[in-house]
Amino acid sequence: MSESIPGAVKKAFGVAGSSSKIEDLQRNYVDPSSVPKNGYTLTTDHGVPVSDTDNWLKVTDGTGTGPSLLEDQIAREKIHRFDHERIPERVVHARGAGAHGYFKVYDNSAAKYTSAGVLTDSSRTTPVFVRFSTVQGSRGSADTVRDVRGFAVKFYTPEGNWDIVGNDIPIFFIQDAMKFPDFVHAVKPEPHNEVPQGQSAHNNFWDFVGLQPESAHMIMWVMSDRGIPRSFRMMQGFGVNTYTLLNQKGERHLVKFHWIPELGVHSLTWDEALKICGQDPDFHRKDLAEAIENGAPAKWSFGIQVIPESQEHNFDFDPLDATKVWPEELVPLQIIGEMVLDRVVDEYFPEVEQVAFCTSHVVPGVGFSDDPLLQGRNFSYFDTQISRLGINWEELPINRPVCPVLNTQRDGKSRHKITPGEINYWPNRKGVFKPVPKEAGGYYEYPQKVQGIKQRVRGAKFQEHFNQAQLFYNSLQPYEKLHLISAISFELSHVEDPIVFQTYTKLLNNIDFDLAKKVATNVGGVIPDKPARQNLGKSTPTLSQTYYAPKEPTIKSRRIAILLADGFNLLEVQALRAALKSLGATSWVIGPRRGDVYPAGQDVGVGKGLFADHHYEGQRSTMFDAFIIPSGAAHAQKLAENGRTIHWVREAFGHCKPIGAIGEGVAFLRDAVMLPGVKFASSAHSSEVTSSYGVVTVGQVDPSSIPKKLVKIVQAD
Ligand code: HDD
Repeated sequence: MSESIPGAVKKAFGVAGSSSKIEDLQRNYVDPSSVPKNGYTLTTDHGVPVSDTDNWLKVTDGTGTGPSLLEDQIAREKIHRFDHERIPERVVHARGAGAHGYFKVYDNSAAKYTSAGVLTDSSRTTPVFVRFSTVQGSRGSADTVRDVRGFAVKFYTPEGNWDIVGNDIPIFFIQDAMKFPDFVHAVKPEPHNEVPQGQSAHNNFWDFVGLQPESAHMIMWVMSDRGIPRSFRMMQGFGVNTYTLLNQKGERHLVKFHWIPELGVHSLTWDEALKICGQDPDFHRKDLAEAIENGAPAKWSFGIQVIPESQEHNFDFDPLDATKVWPEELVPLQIIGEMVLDRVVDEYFPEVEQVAFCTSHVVPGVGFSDDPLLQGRNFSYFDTQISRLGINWEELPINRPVCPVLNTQRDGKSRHKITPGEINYWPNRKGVFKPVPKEAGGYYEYPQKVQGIKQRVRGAKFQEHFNQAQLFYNSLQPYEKLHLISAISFELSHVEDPIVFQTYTKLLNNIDFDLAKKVATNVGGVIPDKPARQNLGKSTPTLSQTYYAPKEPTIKSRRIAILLADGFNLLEVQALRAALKSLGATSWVIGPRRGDVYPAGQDVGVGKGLFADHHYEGQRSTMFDAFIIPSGAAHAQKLAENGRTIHWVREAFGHCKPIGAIGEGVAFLRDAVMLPGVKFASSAHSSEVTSSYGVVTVGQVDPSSIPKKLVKIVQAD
């Protein structure tokens, strides 16, 4: 490949993040740098060279103006293509971002449960494509809204594609798929005015969930910090539904799938989330790409929870009820593999927009259960792909398997494949398209005995809705509880109909008395005088996101800002940046202007300063995980005279961000910013002060030690 090849194409043909799927996709890449053999650089869709792509054919009298002619087939083609650029957006999960990567299992420990090679063969590296999404908002909505996040994984295995179409929350709003259209209508913008966008804070949603107590557990999760993740890379993922695994002996186990992020589970504060919606609506999308491109691939470990079929009825909840977790002290999580996302997409539409998942797409060794939500999903996804992409959607490059697809299914709109031969049926005289016996790896259904009465009903244990909502609430740290109370209060404050917020505040009293009282007081709801149900006091540590902090604290891939004005200490900043880099963080210089900022003792002049990535107004503190103010008398003085920089620090402090400062930087914090509750030693060059708010100020120390101090605090957020 020559150096002149643009980055995107080089990436496509290069080795980084390569896999059998990437090689497969390359068959469809257009390389804009390769001059076609005929020498043409601009053509119509039928390959005819175009001499003018700017001016519609007109009748003029020599002045250049006059009526445009419909006969201009080149202009018409351009407009036709443009008019049809949009396809229907996904009815839910419309806004998303995706990346390529791979999946590996550590050993064959899952072989006792499943015959699936992807879960048992540790010599395999299975290519994957993952799409993360929000649920409620449309394709153009903001990333950091409060919502569930989709976590859909497509494994391209030699036995065909397997999709785990999951979320960042282990349970769901409803138990039976037949309620899905009602749920989605209730949460989506209201029909009369198409309000609100990208949030559930409205009458219809809370009306529905208030009358539908099976949603109570899920409401606890979405209103917790899980609803506003810091990054897609810092979320857990869950298959949510109960699937089954089938082993070589023909034994079946119920299974739940889990993804656990290497970096821990972290959230934004609500105030940050609100601000980022306006400051950078693409925050999560950009975060994923930025980390991968900066050499910090996103990584999750993969775990399974397994219940032998014979023990299905041994629990006080029904393992087929998608509104319940399987507490890990009852059903331990077995970590068996990992997934890494190490390659960004090259073109959004053909990859992220056209990728299409189906819960019904499983590989031999994986099957379904009678989970009534899953059963309905197995119908719905294929159906929606037909309306979104057409019946031949599985031929699209991102969706096609890396193994051969051989069958008698033919024709339909936009068929790409040409299958030679006269046979398109089975059985046939030539023996082609012969079914594969199960002993040879053909997919087969577990011979499940089914008998009963046809009825529209739910299982007895499906009727209990509050125990696990309470378990979740009890398992949160005190500050997580406060966040949850604030979140429900925010949402119910946006509910205008008193019937709705009164109903919901009453419902909360079934979960916890204190929770119900606080929310009801905030929103003018029904303040209970006694609990509707006793709080059983049960908790489990794995439900709090604090449980997932990595063993070794890390600031890998975190965004650290260095706040500067002219007259800063250059050597110090260089040492800081080197130290941050060595810890895998990215550092960003924020100065009075985008361009050179001049260190102390340096004449002003082009190329003589340190280049600032943004000016103070360009990126707010909300865009960073931590920041540092170096020393330098003139620089600290200028920062102290600027309202925006003072606001920067106060805002970051309010969001509990780690703040590092050195020398006069400490004086700026102490004298100009005046952080409440932080006590500084009397000298400007004070020794270290760490407050519970997460501020670390440092006096006369080696600047390269600051990033290590920040690590601990960033970790805890
Ligand atoms: Fe769904 C999309 C996750 C219940 C019907 N769903 C969709 C996506 C995710 C989920 C991550 C986006 C996939 C992508 O990135 O393209 N859905 C879930 C989870 C559920 C769930 C974890 C509960 C366990 N969904 C659910 C039910 C139904 C659907 C019960 C219908 C009966 N979901 C759809 C859909 C979507 C979809 C309408 C819209 C776009 C698409 O499928 O491809 O068919």
